[in-house]
Amino acid sequence: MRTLALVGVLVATLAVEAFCGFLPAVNLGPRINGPYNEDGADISPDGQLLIFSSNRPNGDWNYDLWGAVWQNGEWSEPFNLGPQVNTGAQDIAPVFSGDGNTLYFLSNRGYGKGGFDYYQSVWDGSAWGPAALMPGEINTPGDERPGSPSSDGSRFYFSTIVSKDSASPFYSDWNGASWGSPVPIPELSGADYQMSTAIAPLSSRLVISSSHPGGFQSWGYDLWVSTCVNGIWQPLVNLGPNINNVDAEMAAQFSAGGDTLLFVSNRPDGYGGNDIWMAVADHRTDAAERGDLDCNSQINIVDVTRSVDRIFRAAVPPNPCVALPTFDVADVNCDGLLNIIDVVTVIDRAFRGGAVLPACGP
Ligand SMILES: [Ca+2]
Ligand SMILES: [Ca+2]
Ligand SMILES: [Ca+2]
Ligand SMILES: [Ca+2]
Repeated sequence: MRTLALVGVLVATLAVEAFCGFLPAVNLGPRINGPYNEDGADISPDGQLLIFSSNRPNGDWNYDLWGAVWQNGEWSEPFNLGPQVNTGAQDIAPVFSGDGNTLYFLSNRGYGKGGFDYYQSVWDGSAWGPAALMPGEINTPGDERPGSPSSDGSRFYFSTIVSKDSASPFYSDWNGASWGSPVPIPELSGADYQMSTAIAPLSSRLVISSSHPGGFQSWGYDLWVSTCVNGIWQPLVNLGPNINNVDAEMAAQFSAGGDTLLFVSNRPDGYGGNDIWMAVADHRTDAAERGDLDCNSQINIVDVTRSVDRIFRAAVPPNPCVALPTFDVADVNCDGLLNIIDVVTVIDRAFRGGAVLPACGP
């Protein structure tokens, strides 16, 4: 028994430390962000559509969902998603289903279970259909807060305000016809405000916006990660200075490939109020989880070759006649360098179906 317990501790420690976090966050730029609040965003699995919430003019001044299309290497001018989706109430926290055909979002429009509830709109091939309450018992009389579905659509993780002193993560399971009653996650519940909960695709990690003690300010929000090991969610680990600072970091969402984190922050070097920021995952995580290196290692060509090999084997049929595609590589992590990390990021996105995001500079 003693030996088994020790092994469990070692595995848990390794799993947490093998998550190498994210490269420094960058602002999504003045076409998306402006002097009003941008308060949550997600990118469609094909990388072609960004949907975000904002209280900018030309909406109803009370938060609507807006879209922007990826074209010619940049996001288009944002457009309002219109009355099928938006109302005069607050419409916020958009997130795509794994197949991209359903848009989930929060609204306090008033005909749900109470406070903010989850609604959904289905893409009919040419437009988003009329929004309806998510079926089943997922919504509560309290305020639901931002969340996200698992890649296969079987489980939806989200936060709910449970008292004036706390908000906690819950999940709801899809039974084939409706969503089940919210189930608490005891390991992550408590006195903190866990104000948003997002599941990382292709992994067992939650990124949570929390007032957890030990962050970059004594009372506000940072983004934290918890990894599930043997069915137990491990203690929150702060995502560090590449993501967090003394301002509020909130409402994280992952791209479908899991390599890009979108989040909201009111830090002063944006365009005013809350802005949307993005950060690319540090790809040393893949090698660290295999035990090939740790998160402090310098990434080198051997590790990259192993990662590329693994990605190709996972994605390409075992047929030597299949021609492998070529990729245009740019400074996708916006660190001012064009190097092997950019190469791995681009290849990873292409094979995992993740979003193609703007490069920096010309
Ligand atoms: Ca609205
Ligand atoms: Ca509610
Ligand atoms: Ca913070
Ligand atoms: Ca703003």
